[in-house]
Amino acid sequence: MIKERENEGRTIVRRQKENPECLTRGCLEELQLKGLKKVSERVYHKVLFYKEAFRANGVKPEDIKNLPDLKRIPFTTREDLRARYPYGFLASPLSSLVRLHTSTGTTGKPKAVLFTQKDIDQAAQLITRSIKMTGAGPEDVFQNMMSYGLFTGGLIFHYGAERAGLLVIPGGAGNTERQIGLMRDFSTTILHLTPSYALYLAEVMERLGLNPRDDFDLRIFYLGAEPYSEATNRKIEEIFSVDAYDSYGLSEMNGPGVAFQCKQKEGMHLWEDNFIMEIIDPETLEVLREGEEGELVLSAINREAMPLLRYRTGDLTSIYPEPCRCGRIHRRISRIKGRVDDMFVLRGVNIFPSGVERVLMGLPEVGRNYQIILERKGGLDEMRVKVEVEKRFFRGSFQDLEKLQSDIKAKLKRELLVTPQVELVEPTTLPRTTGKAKRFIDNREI
Ligand code: DLL
Repeated sequence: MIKERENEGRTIVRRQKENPECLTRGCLEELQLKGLKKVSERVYHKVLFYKEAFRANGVKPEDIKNLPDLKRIPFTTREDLRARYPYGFLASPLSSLVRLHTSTGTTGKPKAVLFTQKDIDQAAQLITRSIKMTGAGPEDVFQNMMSYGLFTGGLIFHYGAERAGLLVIPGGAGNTERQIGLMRDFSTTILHLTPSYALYLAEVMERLGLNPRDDFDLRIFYLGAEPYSEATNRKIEEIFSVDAYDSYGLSEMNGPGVAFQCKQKEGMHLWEDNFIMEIIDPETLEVLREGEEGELVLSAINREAMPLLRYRTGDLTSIYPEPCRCGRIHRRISRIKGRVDDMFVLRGVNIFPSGVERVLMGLPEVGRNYQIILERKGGLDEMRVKVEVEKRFFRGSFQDLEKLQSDIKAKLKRELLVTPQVELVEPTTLPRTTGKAKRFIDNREI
């Protein structure tokens, strides 16, 4: 019996090495449990935060006997990370560290994320796997237009793309005209960038007299690092005539390569051999069922330097209950709806900026950018939506412009249940970004 189990264990490990994506569900869960036990043991002994948190919940690592026992471990939050900046969550000796990344964020202390060589290799391997899943390979020329430096979108993705055998052009974010030149000279076939930068890139190409569809060899886009709607995805695919894949990740879990779309493009496969996922109700903290929308919580079972358990990502999504047609057993999450703290309340109605985007980007007359501004007028909160619309509306009759304005207002009201002020503006007049967009401005406190 023992021998049988040992053999089975060896088979699991061998199969994981051979093809980590396509194990059976049972194997995958066994792997997860093994990883969870190991990592619980490590953090309990090496990270004071976890020792205290486990003790406060009356749990010891040896109490984790099956996957549902994960629920006995307390959550880790962004505030916990920030409060123990910079080294408070370290589970490996300083001498074993090879890299620091930080999360993007404009306020307060950043969240520092540390990597050992094994962590870097693991992160790169997940990117390689994701890239291969989209059908890309050594014939491709890959231009990485994410910022290099502390942001993970540059370096982490870069390493994975090299491992997949792609020719990598480390363009970084910005210097757009020069990058367009590189794309033409080296026949770039794949771009990695934020959706808002993709829309800006098209504008620059057009300003230079180039057609994004016909004057380039682009065939695949990897889009991520910020929430965007299906409508924006479609718009980008159409402007460039490419296949665009949604890529999700966060610095605290390596950066990109946590979840990625396959060719079916229905949700993103979350790499469950590295991360255990749960969806919780952000208010009650109760674990929700597959299909129910809530906050994504991740436990990293393969990270060495800083493995976080039950980390509240703040991102809203749901798990697809049915298996993917592609045959992969890693379950899928739906497009990220936004962050829990992005939601605002306007006259008693809960609103996500993604709802506004979904409406706007689904309208053919609407251009490539918009802004949501919240203001307080005479004690009442108001939402103003500034929308770039096609140039022809500013050249035609005033009635056309007025009609478009009231159409947009009505559609937004139907989706959001509140009536916003709508201001139509000419193309390219709102601020552009080469990284994560800031389209939501809350002026209510001022
Ligand atoms: O944005 C890592 C990344 C780089 C992901 C490149 C994808 C591509 P952070 O700066 O720590 O890391 O920001 C993480 O960005 O919690 C989400 O709120 C948001 N986010 C990331 N990917 C997506 C996506 C990187 N595909 C935060 N859709 C996350 C929606 C996303 N939001």
